[in-house]
Amino acid sequence: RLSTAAALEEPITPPVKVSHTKLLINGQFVDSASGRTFPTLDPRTGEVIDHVAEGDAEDVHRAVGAARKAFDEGPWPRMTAYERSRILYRFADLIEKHNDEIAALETWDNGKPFVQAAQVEIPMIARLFRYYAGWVDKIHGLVVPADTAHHVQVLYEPIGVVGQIIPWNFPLLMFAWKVGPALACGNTIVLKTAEQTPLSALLVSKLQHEAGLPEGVLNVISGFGPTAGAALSSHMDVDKLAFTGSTETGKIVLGMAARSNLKPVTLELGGKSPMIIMDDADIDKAVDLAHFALFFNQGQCCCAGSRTFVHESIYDEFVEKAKAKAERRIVGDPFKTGVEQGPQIDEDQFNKILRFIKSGVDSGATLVCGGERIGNKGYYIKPTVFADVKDGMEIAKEEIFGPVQSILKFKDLDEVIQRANATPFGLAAGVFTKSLDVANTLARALRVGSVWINCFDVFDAAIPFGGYKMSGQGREKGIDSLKNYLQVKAVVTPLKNPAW
Ligand code: TXE
Repeated sequence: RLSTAAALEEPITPPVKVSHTKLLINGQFVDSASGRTFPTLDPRTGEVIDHVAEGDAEDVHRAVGAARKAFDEGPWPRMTAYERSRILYRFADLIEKHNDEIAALETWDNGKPFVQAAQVEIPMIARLFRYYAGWVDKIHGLVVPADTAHHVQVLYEPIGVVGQIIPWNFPLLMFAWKVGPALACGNTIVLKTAEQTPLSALLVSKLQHEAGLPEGVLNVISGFGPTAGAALSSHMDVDKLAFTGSTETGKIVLGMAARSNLKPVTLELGGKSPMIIMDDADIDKAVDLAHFALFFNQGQCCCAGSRTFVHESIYDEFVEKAKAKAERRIVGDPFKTGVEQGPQIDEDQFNKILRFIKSGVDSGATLVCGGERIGNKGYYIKPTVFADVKDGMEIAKEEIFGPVQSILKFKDLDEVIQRANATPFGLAAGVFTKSLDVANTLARALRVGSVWINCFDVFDAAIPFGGYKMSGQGREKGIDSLKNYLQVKAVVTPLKNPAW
């Protein structure tokens, strides 16, 4: 067992150098038009890793111009599907080749355990590009029967210039979920990374040219939301917008899209996902799964199982074991082997989480363990468990986005269905039971985009992901994501001889 205090004493030197800090526009790394930069910080210490070019409206405009040209005049949408597919396969191979370098940069900028980045996330990204590479030559149209003497074809075309805005919790996974399907459909892209985590997307995007993507197809802008993000959302020459982030910002970008050129928008937003533990559950396994559902990635998951509903007959034992599990969680330098939890992303999120913890205590929930920061440097928070949480408490209603588990008690199935659904969110749910009937009932009754039965956070490239209600619009991954990035065209021709 690692000593947490020792792990935090001296940050490990990351096994990678920062090689790219400029904006990527039209195949070139360039300074921002204003010449401004902003610091990106190491969440382990709060110290500056490097200074990154700060994109703003003018840079977005240049990038959109490059993407427009690449779409209207460039080879990308005109290539054969087979050629485009091969480029995406090569992109995946290159990501795989640079796996550990990319993962180290991701850990440095984000704070997630290196082993998670290197062994789970970066391989998932390569897999996702391969999944979409496989789709490229299978996106084909239809011939549909007409009531009149007409030959009717339905063509699926790329939508054009796509604007994409991503968050910091899974910087490269979100990059891949957005970029993979958009490229597979033949679009060109301007992607804005989150201001907290600009580095890994620049490194990966560098590989695009080696893979064979033509210039201007994938442009990457580092910068802030209200400036670069707003410029992209309201740009008149962006044909489609895809956003992942908070529900609050999702509403803003949807409004900007509506007020500019009515570009269609897909949104992947916040959540308050229930994790339901029935009375027939193997308690030890349920404790482990509920712990993973909440604490994975420092609790910074849009689909985190942040309302742990436990049947009253096993509640006390569950809470005791959940406490023991949380206390065993190894928090420390994310580059250190064996560390399960690194620091939170930044000071804002860190303070937000500590405010929620205080609110939980003030509202009468029982603080079972944790509840405070670790050390006096960086953004480490002790794994925290609350019991006796009631539906009306802020910690049961709002997205905390941190390592704070809230355990609620329920009596029967109808009650837990009603309470699980009583939220404006609808992203995901976990169900833990041995009963097929209970699992089937819950799977159908829960108004959420993903139901994980006796598992959680299963994210294969082919599985669609997205939210009901205020958790979003549209789906990412799988075949459904392609629909976000295609236009549908009906082509109708009279038939001279309808008999044939
Ligand atoms: O999110 P924002 P923040 C939730 C989580 C977190 C909270 C705030 O609860 O505590 O959101 O995090 C860009 N126009 N999630 O402030 O603001 C911004 O630059 C255009 C859940 O980081 O939504 C970044 O690229 N863009 C979530 C992206 O939006 C704007 C993941 C996300 O930032 C903009 C992250 C604007 N006016 C946070 N303002 C999830 N669903 O996984 C900001 N942005």
